[in-house]
Amino acid sequence: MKDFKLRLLPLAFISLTANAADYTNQTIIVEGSYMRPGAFGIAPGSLALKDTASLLKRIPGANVNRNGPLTGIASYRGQFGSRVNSVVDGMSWKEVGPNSMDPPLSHIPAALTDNLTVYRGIAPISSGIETIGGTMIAESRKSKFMGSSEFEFHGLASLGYSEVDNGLTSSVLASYANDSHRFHASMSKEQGDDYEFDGSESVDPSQYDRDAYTLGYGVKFGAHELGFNYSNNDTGHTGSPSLPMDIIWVRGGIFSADYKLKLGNGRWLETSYYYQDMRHLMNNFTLRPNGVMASKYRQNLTTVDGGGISAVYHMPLSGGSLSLGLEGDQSTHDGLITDPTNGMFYVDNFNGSQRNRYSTFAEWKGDISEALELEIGVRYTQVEMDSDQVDSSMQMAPVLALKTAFNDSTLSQTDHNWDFDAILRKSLSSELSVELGFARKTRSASYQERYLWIPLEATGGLADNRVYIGDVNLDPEVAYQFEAGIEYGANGLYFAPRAFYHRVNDYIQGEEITATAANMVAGMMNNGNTTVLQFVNVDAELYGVDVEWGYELSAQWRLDGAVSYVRGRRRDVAAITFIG
Ligand SMILES: [Cu+2]
Repeated sequence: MKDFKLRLLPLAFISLTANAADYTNQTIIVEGSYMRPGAFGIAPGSLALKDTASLLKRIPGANVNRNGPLTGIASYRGQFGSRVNSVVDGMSWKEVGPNSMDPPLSHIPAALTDNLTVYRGIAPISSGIETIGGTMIAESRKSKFMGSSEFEFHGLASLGYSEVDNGLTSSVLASYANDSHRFHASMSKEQGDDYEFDGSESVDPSQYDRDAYTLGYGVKFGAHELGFNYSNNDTGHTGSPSLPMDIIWVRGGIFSADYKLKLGNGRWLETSYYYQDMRHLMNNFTLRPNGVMASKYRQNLTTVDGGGISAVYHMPLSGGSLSLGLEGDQSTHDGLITDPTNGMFYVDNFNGSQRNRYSTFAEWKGDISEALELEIGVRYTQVEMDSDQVDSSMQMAPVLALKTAFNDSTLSQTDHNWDFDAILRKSLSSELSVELGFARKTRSASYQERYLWIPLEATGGLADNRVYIGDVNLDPEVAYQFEAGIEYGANGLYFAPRAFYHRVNDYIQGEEITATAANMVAGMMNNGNTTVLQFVNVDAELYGVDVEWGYELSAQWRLDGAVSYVRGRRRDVAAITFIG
């Protein structure tokens, strides 16, 4: 039983109170103080949900694409994967799987998720480095400072069982804190078999197995606040039936530290640092029910080393607040494909593929006249990418041709990307407000889109059963985004429709190529099927509407609904093509 309360406050803040009326009885209140209007916050109310990403289904315009039980890829208005900026505990975690087997929002079990925020419409410039497809922010449960010097102990335990897969999920969080020190530790375990429907066969392989733990400490003295966190993930045999391989294991940890300094007169500085080191093995034979031909056994050992820093200064300016930020992150991706039955066989999937981002932004938000708010931001990002030379034991002429062409190309590439946004919000009355927004948002190619040199299905989780190759010379995507929204709320009814139009130049999409060395390689590897798609820049547009509404029937009962519609098409070809 859920009880949602939603009111339109005088300044058009949507305030959403989610009382998860289960035995944990937690109440999470998301308000204008920490969210801008139009953002949608949600807290887990049901323990049957596996991870943070599963909460997305309740958010207008948002959804989750699952390639496996622990592989939930966030999508927003038809955009997904690296186009949607997913922030977990202030960090832009990198995936170790080149097919997004470990997307950022799938890391935290639902019971250990404190809240998930999705910005409806244009994501603020300050919300991340590349926000072309929106921003989603997840916070895990942690210790919080208490009101007095007396230490308090808090605990949370949850246990969930799902019959379809005989699954058991359990988690424990303990915190010990006073007004200047806070400690926490959490552990979770999720395990399940292949899921089954009555009267049908099980979906094979859809088993899962994951253990995770987190340790954290925070301290506050005077104007200073310091926090440390370490989280470790140990995923075992887990299926991803829509991908060519399954997870054998994912292991590794993320360490983060943050520091906040209050400078008085409404000024403060926030800095953060994180480092991650993840390893992953996947293969196409251990969990697959029908096995593969003896010569087709493949395993892929992949790693990511990543880290980032951020410093953001906030100060009052001209009746509003100004944020100035300096941010950057780096990641290096490797993947080595081998054959356990043939020690001679290998293919570099990715060899030292680097993607480094250095970014600076300024954002101002405030009232420019009575009941008229402006949010305006600008960001510059330099994306530096590079790859080491690749190799393979395969000596066939077309493989050698692809290898030589790749190694001789300009692997080191730098993009200079400018983002900008301006959003106006006008309160017409205490019940009705309107919003108009315009933005320019950019995204550079992912390392897969740039450095996939041999036709494989390593595409960031597209799961379309096709093989792709990349292009080192891809230009960044540039989107011009237009947004219009209305929020109405009175007498227990609220209604918030939004419409958007995104005109994307150099949208990166796979396009079929023919009669190349890549087609010959694909034919040899895929039993004569020579179909290959190459990532290319095309021109596209995406448009649609999403509507959020609700009606309070009584103090205990309410109806809520969301309708989302998005359509995408290419502008540079005559035929209408879906690009979602
Ligand atoms: Cu994988």
